[in-house]
Amino acid sequence: MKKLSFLIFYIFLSLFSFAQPIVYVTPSGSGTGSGNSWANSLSGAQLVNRVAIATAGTQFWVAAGTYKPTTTTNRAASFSIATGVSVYGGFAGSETSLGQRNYTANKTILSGDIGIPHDTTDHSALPVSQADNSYHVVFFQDVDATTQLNGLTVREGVANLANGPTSYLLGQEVQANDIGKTGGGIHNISLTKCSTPSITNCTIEQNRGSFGSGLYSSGGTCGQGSTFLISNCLFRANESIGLGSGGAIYLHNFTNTSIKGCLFLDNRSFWGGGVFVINCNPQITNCIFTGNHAGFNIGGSGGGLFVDAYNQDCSPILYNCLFTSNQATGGGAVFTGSFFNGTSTPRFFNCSFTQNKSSSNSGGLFPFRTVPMATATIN
Ligand SMILES: [Ca+2]
Repeated sequence: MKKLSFLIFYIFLSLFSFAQPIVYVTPSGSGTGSGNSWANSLSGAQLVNRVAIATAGTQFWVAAGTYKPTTTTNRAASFSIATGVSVYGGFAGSETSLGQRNYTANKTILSGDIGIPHDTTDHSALPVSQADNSYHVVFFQDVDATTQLNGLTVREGVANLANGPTSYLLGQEVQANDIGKTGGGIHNISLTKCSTPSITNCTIEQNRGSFGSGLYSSGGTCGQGSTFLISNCLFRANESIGLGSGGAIYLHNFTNTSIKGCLFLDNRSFWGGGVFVINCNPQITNCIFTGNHAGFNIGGSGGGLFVDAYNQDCSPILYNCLFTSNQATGGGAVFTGSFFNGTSTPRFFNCSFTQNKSSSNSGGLFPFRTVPMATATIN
Protein backbone atom coordinates (compact mmCIF):
# COMPACT_ATOMS: atom_id res chain seq x y z
CA MET A 1 0.00 0.00 0.00
CA LYS A 2 2.84 2.27 0.83
CA LYS A 3 4.41 1.53 -2.56
CA LEU A 4 1.12 2.20 -4.32
CA SER A 5 0.71 5.52 -2.56
CA PHE A 6 4.20 6.49 -3.56
CA LEU A 7 3.50 5.49 -7.16
CA ILE A 8 0.31 7.56 -7.30
CA PHE A 9 2.14 10.49 -5.76
CA TYR A 10 4.96 10.10 -8.29
CA ILE A 11 2.54 9.99 -11.24
CA PHE A 12 0.74 13.05 -9.95
CA LEU A 13 4.04 14.86 -9.49
CA SER A 14 5.15 13.88 -13.00
CA LEU A 15 1.95 15.14 -14.56
CA PHE A 16 2.16 18.34 -12.60
CA SER A 17 5.81 18.86 -13.42
CA PHE A 18 5.72 18.09 -17.12
CA ALA A 19 2.29 19.28 -18.24
CA GLN A 20 2.96 22.27 -20.40
CA PRO A 21 0.28 24.92 -20.32
CA ILE A 22 -1.30 25.48 -23.70
CA VAL A 23 -2.84 28.78 -24.71
CA TYR A 24 -5.26 28.46 -27.62
CA VAL A 25 -5.45 31.49 -29.90
CA THR A 26 -7.80 32.44 -32.72
CA PRO A 27 -8.00 35.75 -34.59
CA SER A 28 -11.21 36.94 -32.89
CA GLY A 29 -11.17 34.83 -29.74
CA SER A 30 -14.11 32.73 -28.56
CA GLY A 31 -16.18 31.91 -25.46
CA THR A 32 -14.67 33.36 -22.32
CA GLY A 33 -11.46 34.32 -24.17
CA SER A 34 -9.33 32.75 -21.45
CA GLY A 35 -7.29 30.72 -23.93
CA ASN A 36 -7.68 27.46 -22.01
CA SER A 37 -9.37 25.65 -24.94
CA TRP A 38 -10.36 26.19 -28.55
CA ALA A 39 -13.89 26.95 -27.29
CA ASN A 40 -12.51 29.71 -25.05
CA SER A 41 -9.67 30.93 -27.24
CA LEU A 42 -7.58 34.00 -26.63
CA SER A 43 -8.14 36.73 -29.19
CA GLY A 44 -5.34 37.62 -31.60
CA ALA A 45 -5.17 41.18 -30.26
CA GLN A 46 -3.95 39.81 -26.90
CA LEU A 47 -1.29 37.53 -28.35
CA VAL A 48 1.43 40.18 -28.36
CA ASN A 49 1.14 40.84 -24.63
CA ARG A 50 0.77 37.21 -23.60
CA VAL A 51 3.82 35.81 -25.46
CA ALA A 52 5.95 38.48 -23.82
CA ILE A 53 5.03 37.57 -20.23
CA ALA A 54 4.30 33.84 -20.45
CA THR A 55 6.31 31.51 -18.24
CA ALA A 56 8.83 29.08 -19.67
CA GLY A 57 7.19 25.94 -20.98
CA THR A 58 4.04 27.68 -22.19
CA GLN A 59 2.87 26.70 -25.67
CA PHE A 60 0.75 28.99 -27.81
CA TRP A 61 -1.32 27.12 -30.39
CA VAL A 62 -2.28 29.75 -32.94
CA ALA A 63 -5.04 29.11 -35.47
CA ALA A 64 -4.85 30.16 -39.11
CA GLY A 65 -5.25 33.88 -39.71
CA THR A 66 -3.30 37.13 -39.64
CA TYR A 67 -1.96 38.58 -36.40
CA LYS A 68 -0.31 41.98 -35.96
CA PRO A 69 1.82 43.29 -33.10
CA THR A 70 -0.43 46.29 -32.54
CA THR A 71 -3.70 47.82 -33.66
CA THR A 72 -2.11 51.28 -33.41
CA THR A 73 0.56 52.85 -35.59
CA ASN A 74 3.34 52.15 -33.07
CA ARG A 75 6.13 50.84 -35.26
CA ALA A 76 8.18 49.73 -32.26
CA ALA A 77 5.65 47.06 -31.26
CA SER A 78 6.81 43.49 -31.92
CA PHE A 79 5.90 39.95 -30.93
CA SER A 80 8.60 39.74 -28.27
CA ILE A 81 8.66 36.09 -27.27
CA ALA A 82 9.77 35.28 -23.74
CA THR A 83 12.43 32.68 -23.04
CA GLY A 84 11.22 29.09 -23.00
CA VAL A 85 7.96 29.95 -24.75
CA SER A 86 6.87 28.12 -27.90
CA VAL A 87 4.61 29.62 -30.53
CA TYR A 88 3.11 27.10 -32.93
CA GLY A 89 1.08 27.99 -36.02
CA GLY A 90 -0.90 25.96 -38.53
CA PHE A 91 -4.03 24.98 -36.59
CA ALA A 92 -7.55 24.78 -37.98
CA GLY A 93 -8.90 25.29 -34.46
CA SER A 94 -9.94 21.85 -33.24
CA GLU A 95 -6.66 19.93 -32.87
CA THR A 96 -5.80 18.04 -29.73
CA SER A 97 -2.15 17.36 -30.55
CA LEU A 98 0.67 19.18 -32.30
CA GLY A 99 0.88 16.36 -34.83
CA GLN A 100 -2.60 17.12 -36.12
CA ARG A 101 -1.83 20.62 -37.32
CA ASN A 102 -1.08 21.46 -40.96
CA TYR A 103 1.00 24.62 -41.24
CA THR A 104 0.94 24.47 -45.03
CA ALA A 105 -2.85 24.45 -45.33
CA ASN A 106 -3.62 26.60 -42.28
CA LYS A 107 -1.42 29.66 -42.66
CA THR A 108 -0.78 31.48 -39.42
CA ILE A 109 0.68 34.85 -40.34
CA LEU A 110 2.48 37.32 -38.11
CA SER A 111 2.33 40.51 -40.14
CA GLY A 112 4.06 43.84 -39.62
CA ASP A 113 1.72 45.61 -42.01
CA ILE A 114 0.28 48.07 -39.52
CA GLY A 115 -0.89 51.58 -40.39
CA ILE A 116 -1.95 51.93 -44.00
CA PRO A 117 -2.56 48.45 -45.50
CA HIS A 118 0.06 47.56 -48.08
CA ASP A 119 -0.96 48.73 -51.52
CA THR A 120 0.28 45.91 -53.76
CA THR A 121 -0.24 48.04 -56.87
CA ASP A 122 2.33 50.58 -55.66
CA HIS A 123 5.70 49.49 -57.03
CA SER A 124 7.77 52.44 -55.80
CA ALA A 125 10.98 51.66 -53.90
CA LEU A 126 9.36 51.78 -50.47
CA PRO A 127 5.63 52.50 -50.72
CA VAL A 128 4.11 54.74 -48.05
CA SER A 129 1.91 51.80 -47.13
CA GLN A 130 5.01 49.78 -46.20
CA ALA A 131 7.13 52.58 -44.76
CA ASP A 132 4.75 52.72 -41.76
CA ASN A 133 5.13 49.00 -40.90
CA SER A 134 6.60 47.45 -37.73
CA TYR A 135 10.37 47.72 -37.40
CA HIS A 136 10.55 44.08 -36.28
CA VAL A 137 7.65 41.62 -36.46
CA VAL A 138 9.25 39.09 -34.07
CA PHE A 139 11.83 39.93 -31.43
CA PHE A 140 14.03 37.58 -29.38
CA GLN A 141 16.46 38.74 -26.71
CA ASP A 142 18.59 36.45 -24.53
CA VAL A 143 16.23 33.48 -24.97
CA ASP A 144 17.23 29.85 -24.43
CA ALA A 145 17.13 26.93 -26.85
CA THR A 146 13.68 25.77 -25.74
CA THR A 147 12.18 28.95 -27.20
CA GLN A 148 10.42 28.17 -30.45
CA LEU A 149 8.74 29.72 -33.42
CA ASN A 150 7.28 26.85 -35.40
CA GLY A 151 4.98 26.73 -38.42
CA LEU A 152 4.32 30.46 -38.89
CA THR A 153 4.71 33.02 -41.63
CA VAL A 154 6.54 36.21 -40.66
CA ARG A 155 6.09 39.01 -43.12
CA GLU A 156 6.12 42.68 -43.96
CA GLY A 157 8.41 44.04 -41.27
CA VAL A 158 10.27 47.17 -42.37
CA ALA A 159 13.41 48.05 -40.40
CA ASN A 160 14.16 51.45 -41.85
CA LEU A 161 14.66 53.61 -38.77
CA ALA A 162 16.56 56.70 -39.85
CA ASN A 163 19.48 56.81 -37.44
CA GLY A 164 23.13 56.42 -38.33
CA PRO A 165 24.43 54.95 -41.56
CA THR A 166 22.31 52.73 -43.75
CA SER A 167 25.36 51.13 -45.29
CA TYR A 168 28.90 50.29 -44.23
CA LEU A 169 32.14 50.06 -46.10
CA LEU A 170 32.74 46.51 -47.18
CA GLY A 171 34.01 44.50 -44.23
CA GLN A 172 32.79 46.78 -41.46
CA GLU A 173 30.37 45.48 -38.90
CA VAL A 174 26.89 46.76 -38.19
CA GLN A 175 26.94 48.56 -34.87
CA ALA A 176 24.74 47.82 -31.87
CA ASN A 177 22.78 51.04 -32.10
CA ASP A 178 21.60 50.12 -35.57
CA ILE A 179 18.79 48.02 -34.17
CA GLY A 180 16.07 49.92 -36.01
CA LYS A 181 17.64 49.07 -39.32
CA THR A 182 18.12 45.35 -38.75
CA GLY A 183 15.83 42.33 -38.83
CA GLY A 184 12.55 43.49 -40.32
CA GLY A 185 11.04 40.02 -39.98
CA ILE A 186 12.88 38.53 -36.99
CA HIS A 187 15.43 40.20 -34.73
CA ASN A 188 17.49 37.99 -32.43
CA ILE A 189 19.92 39.70 -30.12
CA SER A 190 22.21 38.52 -27.33
CA LEU A 191 22.88 41.09 -24.64
CA THR A 192 23.37 39.31 -21.31
CA LYS A 193 23.62 35.76 -22.71
CA CYS A 194 23.55 33.94 -26.03
CA SER A 195 20.09 34.03 -27.53
CA THR A 196 19.36 30.67 -29.15
CA PRO A 197 15.74 30.24 -30.25
CA SER A 198 14.66 27.56 -32.71
CA ILE A 199 12.93 28.79 -35.83
CA THR A 200 11.36 25.83 -37.59
CA ASN A 201 8.91 25.26 -40.45
CA CYS A 202 8.51 29.00 -40.96
CA THR A 203 8.13 31.23 -44.00
CA ILE A 204 9.89 34.58 -43.72
CA GLU A 205 8.90 36.75 -46.63
CA GLN A 206 8.55 40.28 -47.95
CA ASN A 207 10.44 41.96 -45.15
CA ARG A 208 12.63 45.04 -45.61
CA GLY A 209 15.55 46.53 -43.74
CA SER A 210 19.09 47.73 -44.21
CA PHE A 211 20.70 44.63 -42.67
CA GLY A 212 19.12 41.18 -42.42
CA SER A 213 15.76 42.14 -43.83
CA GLY A 214 14.26 38.72 -43.14
CA LEU A 215 16.28 37.82 -40.05
CA TYR A 216 19.10 39.55 -38.17
CA SER A 217 21.07 37.85 -35.44
CA SER A 218 23.83 39.42 -33.42
CA GLY A 219 25.59 37.24 -30.91
CA GLY A 220 28.04 39.51 -29.20
CA THR A 221 30.72 36.91 -28.61
CA CYS A 222 28.50 33.82 -28.72
CA GLY A 223 30.42 30.80 -29.83
CA GLN A 224 29.81 28.09 -27.26
CA GLY A 225 26.83 26.39 -25.68
CA SER A 226 23.47 25.84 -27.28
CA THR A 227 22.74 26.41 -30.92
CA PHE A 228 20.70 29.03 -32.69
CA LEU A 229 18.75 26.76 -35.03
CA ILE A 230 16.96 27.72 -38.22
CA SER A 231 15.48 24.66 -39.94
CA ASN A 232 13.06 23.79 -42.71
CA CYS A 233 12.28 27.45 -43.44
CA LEU A 234 11.53 29.37 -46.60
CA PHE A 235 13.07 32.82 -46.97
CA ARG A 236 11.35 34.48 -49.90
CA ALA A 237 11.39 37.95 -51.43
CA ASN A 238 13.04 39.72 -48.55
CA GLU A 239 14.85 42.84 -49.69
CA SER A 240 17.45 45.16 -48.26
CA ILE A 241 17.10 48.88 -48.60
CA GLY A 242 19.75 50.82 -50.51
CA LEU A 243 23.30 49.55 -49.99
CA GLY A 244 22.37 47.12 -47.23
CA SER A 245 23.52 43.57 -46.51
CA GLY A 246 21.78 40.23 -46.15
CA GLY A 247 18.45 40.20 -47.99
CA ALA A 248 17.24 37.11 -46.12
CA ILE A 249 19.68 36.72 -43.20
CA TYR A 250 22.48 38.74 -41.58
CA LEU A 251 24.51 36.71 -39.07
CA HIS A 252 26.94 38.65 -36.94
CA ASN A 253 29.42 37.15 -34.47
CA PHE A 254 27.15 34.20 -33.82
CA THR A 255 29.27 31.17 -34.46
CA ASN A 256 27.00 28.55 -32.99
CA THR A 257 24.33 28.79 -35.65
CA SER A 258 22.91 25.94 -37.68
CA ILE A 259 20.83 26.54 -40.80
CA LYS A 260 19.31 23.31 -42.11
CA GLY A 261 17.00 22.44 -44.98
CA CYS A 262 16.12 26.02 -45.88
CA LEU A 263 15.21 27.52 -49.23
CA PHE A 264 16.42 31.02 -50.06
CA LEU A 265 14.33 32.25 -52.95
CA ASP A 266 14.29 35.64 -54.73
CA ASN A 267 15.87 37.68 -51.94
CA ARG A 268 17.76 40.89 -52.72
CA SER A 269 20.44 43.04 -51.22
CA PHE A 270 23.44 45.03 -52.35
CA TRP A 271 25.80 42.72 -50.42
CA GLY A 272 24.67 39.11 -49.93
CA GLY A 273 21.29 38.80 -51.66
CA GLY A 274 20.46 35.67 -49.66
CA VAL A 275 22.68 35.32 -46.58
CA PHE A 276 25.38 37.67 -45.24
CA VAL A 277 27.75 36.16 -42.67
CA ILE A 278 30.30 38.26 -40.81
CA ASN A 279 32.85 37.07 -38.25
CA CYS A 280 31.28 33.72 -37.41
CA ASN A 281 31.32 30.12 -38.48
CA PRO A 282 27.78 28.80 -38.95
CA GLN A 283 26.94 25.42 -40.40
CA ILE A 284 24.68 25.55 -43.43
CA THR A 285 23.33 22.14 -44.45
CA ASN A 286 20.98 20.92 -47.18
CA CYS A 287 19.99 24.42 -48.28
CA ILE A 288 19.04 25.76 -51.69
CA PHE A 289 19.86 29.28 -52.84
CA THR A 290 18.04 30.27 -56.00
CA GLY A 291 17.03 33.48 -57.74
CA ASN A 292 18.75 35.72 -55.21
CA HIS A 293 20.29 39.02 -56.36
CA ALA A 294 23.09 41.23 -55.05
CA GLY A 295 23.57 44.50 -56.88
CA PHE A 296 23.83 42.94 -60.32
CA ASN A 297 25.61 45.33 -62.67
CA ILE A 298 25.84 48.06 -60.02
CA GLY A 299 28.71 46.75 -57.90
CA GLY A 300 27.11 44.40 -55.39
CA SER A 301 28.53 41.00 -54.49
CA GLY A 302 27.44 37.56 -53.32
CA GLY A 303 24.08 36.81 -54.94
CA GLY A 304 23.38 33.81 -52.73
CA LEU A 305 25.92 34.16 -49.92
CA PHE A 306 28.44 36.76 -48.77
CA VAL A 307 31.15 35.62 -46.31
CA ASP A 308 32.86 38.57 -44.66
CA ALA A 309 35.90 38.32 -42.38
CA TYR A 310 36.74 41.66 -40.80
CA ASN A 311 39.71 41.58 -38.46
CA GLN A 312 38.55 38.12 -37.30
CA ASP A 313 37.96 34.66 -38.64
CA CYS A 314 34.88 33.89 -40.69
CA SER A 315 34.77 30.34 -41.97
CA PRO A 316 31.30 28.86 -42.37
CA ILE A 317 30.90 25.23 -43.37
CA LEU A 318 28.39 24.26 -46.03
CA TYR A 319 27.24 20.72 -46.69
CA ASN A 320 25.03 19.51 -49.54
CA CYS A 321 23.95 22.96 -50.70
CA LEU A 322 22.82 24.03 -54.15
CA PHE A 323 23.38 27.49 -55.58
CA THR A 324 21.49 28.02 -58.81
CA SER A 325 20.39 31.04 -60.85
CA ASN A 326 21.70 33.67 -58.44
CA GLN A 327 23.13 36.99 -59.68
CA ALA A 328 25.62 39.63 -58.59
CA THR A 329 28.28 41.91 -59.99
CA GLY A 330 30.97 39.81 -58.27
CA GLY A 331 30.33 36.22 -57.17
CA GLY A 332 26.94 35.39 -58.64
CA ALA A 333 26.49 32.57 -56.13
CA VAL A 334 29.06 33.30 -53.40
CA PHE A 335 31.48 36.09 -52.52
CA THR A 336 33.98 35.39 -49.76
CA GLY A 337 36.38 38.07 -48.61
CA SER A 338 39.04 38.83 -46.01
CA PHE A 339 39.30 42.43 -44.90
CA PHE A 340 41.52 44.29 -42.44
CA ASN A 341 43.49 41.30 -41.10
CA GLY A 342 40.42 39.06 -41.21
CA THR A 343 40.69 35.48 -42.42
CA SER A 344 37.93 33.84 -44.39
CA THR A 345 38.20 30.16 -45.16
CA PRO A 346 34.74 28.85 -45.94
CA ARG A 347 34.43 25.15 -46.59
CA PHE A 348 32.04 23.66 -49.11
CA PHE A 349 31.33 19.93 -49.08
CA ASN A 350 29.26 18.28 -51.77
CA CYS A 351 27.81 21.61 -52.95
CA SER A 352 26.70 22.45 -56.48
CA PHE A 353 26.84 25.74 -58.33
CA THR A 354 24.82 25.97 -61.54
CA GLN A 355 23.66 28.78 -63.81
CA ASN A 356 24.72 31.60 -61.53
CA LYS A 357 25.57 34.88 -63.21
CA SER A 358 28.01 37.70 -62.63
CA SER A 359 28.23 40.96 -64.52
CA SER A 360 31.94 41.29 -63.66
CA ASN A 361 33.79 38.53 -61.79
CA SER A 362 32.95 34.87 -61.19
CA GLY A 363 29.44 33.66 -61.77
CA GLY A 364 30.00 30.93 -59.19
CA LEU A 365 32.38 31.67 -56.34
CA PHE A 366 34.47 34.84 -56.06
CA PRO A 367 37.26 34.54 -53.46
CA PHE A 368 38.79 37.87 -52.42
CA ARG A 369 42.02 37.32 -50.47
CA THR A 370 40.63 33.97 -49.35
CA VAL A 371 41.25 30.32 -50.07
CA PRO A 372 37.97 28.45 -49.85
CA MET A 373 38.13 24.70 -49.42
CA ALA A 374 35.70 22.92 -51.63
CA THR A 375 34.50 19.59 -52.81
CA ALA A 376 32.02 21.34 -55.02
CA THR A 377 30.67 21.14 -58.50
CA ILE A 378 30.86 24.52 -60.20
CA ASN A 379 29.52 24.91 -63.69
CA1 LIG B 1 1.40 49.47 -43.56
